[in-house]
Amino acid sequence: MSRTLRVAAAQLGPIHLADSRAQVIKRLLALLEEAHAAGCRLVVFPELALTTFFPRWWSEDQAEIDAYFETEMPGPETQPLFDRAKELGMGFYLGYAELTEEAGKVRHFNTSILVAPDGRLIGKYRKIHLPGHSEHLLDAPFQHLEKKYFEVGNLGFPVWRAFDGIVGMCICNDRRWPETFRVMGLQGVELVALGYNTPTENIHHPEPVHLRMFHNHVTMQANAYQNGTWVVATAKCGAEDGFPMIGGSCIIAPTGEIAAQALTEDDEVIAFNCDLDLCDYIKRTIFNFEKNRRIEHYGLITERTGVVLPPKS
Ligand code: ING
Repeated sequence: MSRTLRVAAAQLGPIHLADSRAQVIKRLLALLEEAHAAGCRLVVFPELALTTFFPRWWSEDQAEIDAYFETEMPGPETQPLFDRAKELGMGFYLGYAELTEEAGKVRHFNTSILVAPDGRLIGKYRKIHLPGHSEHLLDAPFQHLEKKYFEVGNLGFPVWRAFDGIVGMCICNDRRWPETFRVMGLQGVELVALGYNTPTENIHHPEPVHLRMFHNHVTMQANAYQNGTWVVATAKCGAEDGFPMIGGSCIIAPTGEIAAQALTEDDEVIAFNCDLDLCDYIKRTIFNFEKNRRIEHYGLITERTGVVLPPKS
């Protein structure tokens, strides 16, 4: 009997500055109901799913910045999502801005949690690859201040036995780095849940718009195949206060094929029956790590951070 897990990517359309958390929770609850009606047991919501993508805005007022963060999860405003999911017997991945205190220090992370169908917190992940910049780019059409507003995650890339399989998490820019998936692949991951907020325009270098979606999918398809894992990737998308972000939420098989993809840039549920046993032949043959990896030749990957060019002859 194969281990089939019916999973939903619950894509969110724009969340504007003026939208309240209560309004967003209402949308998340509607997506949860739709995923339940579609027979799903796990729902993947986007990165920073409770607010607008606030790293696009420059601020030096810490109170203003902290207002985008959650100091408890669940808190009074998010509790209804946890309660309804438990009633429906559904687990979920939720991305949010986490404000916490560790060793007497206030910490700010771009975080995701994995919640079990019985409401138990299975695990937490804090975004490690923070893109963008920390300075105010005065000439840019918008900012991308994740390096200013968040700290680098301190929980590594763990996986958990959950939903009858091995599940891991990452967040947005993490999906562009093969190391993210390989570390989880070396722990046997069978399904990686991730959310993303990806601006349509590249403020760092002019490039054709179609490349945004191409890079979004190619990187996840490759990493799914190279680690024999399902990838469920959910966008928050559409134009937030006029700033467009790409959709393209998708469910990718361990073969690297896109099994389901969102059609809109609005609230939308896509679902697929993920056969977790499909991971097996990829992990056992072409990407049998034990048999085929040669770590004695990979030293630079962890010894060296940036590029060192060969000497000029
Ligand atoms: N967003 C973008 C992402 O990695 C980005 C930032 C876009 C970086 C395109 C490089 C190229 O999808 C977040 N939130 O990481």
